[in-house]
Amino acid sequence: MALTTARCAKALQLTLAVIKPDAVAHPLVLEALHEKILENNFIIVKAKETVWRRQDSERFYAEHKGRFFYQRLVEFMSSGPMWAYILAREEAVSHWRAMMGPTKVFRARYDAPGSIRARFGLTDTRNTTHGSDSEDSAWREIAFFFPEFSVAEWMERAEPAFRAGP
Ligand code: IDP
Repeated sequence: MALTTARCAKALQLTLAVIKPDAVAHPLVLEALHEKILENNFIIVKAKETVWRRQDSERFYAEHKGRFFYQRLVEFMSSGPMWAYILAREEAVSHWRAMMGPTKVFRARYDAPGSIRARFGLTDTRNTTHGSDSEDSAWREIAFFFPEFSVAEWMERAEPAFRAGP
């Protein structure tokens, strides 16, 4: 749900971004990704380091159960710490997805050479980052990572920061 009152300069949107274990394992990569978030005018609404149990990984990626990479994916995602972020800006969902680039690292290197996955991804599974693929997914995934957080309440409180004019 975008915030579109007359007083808003831009429609505000939230997305859920994750820096996956392969990137967190390398402090310089983690720092570079953190910088990219800030350089792209995202507001970091919430951020936390988290470690998944295997069942968290299975639940989050249930839609991929049965795919050839599923076992590899759930093992990887529960193999070490991740950073999860709730990010805000206009068109947050599509902007973060564009920054990440295509899912498959080798495709990213051809089609989006400057993207995060092209620059830092190791394999199609260990591809550095996750980002919600729609606003509905963002709300669902924010609740998965930050169950105590209310998107609706935050939108209400954040509105003054996005008013037009001086
Ligand atoms: P997304 O992360 O770009 O939204 P999804 O299709 O939802 O892509 O896949 C979820 C995750 O599963 C990917 O980020 C990647 O880690 C892994 N994955 C997807 N496709 C493949 C594949 O063909 N080989 C290996 N791993 C894959």
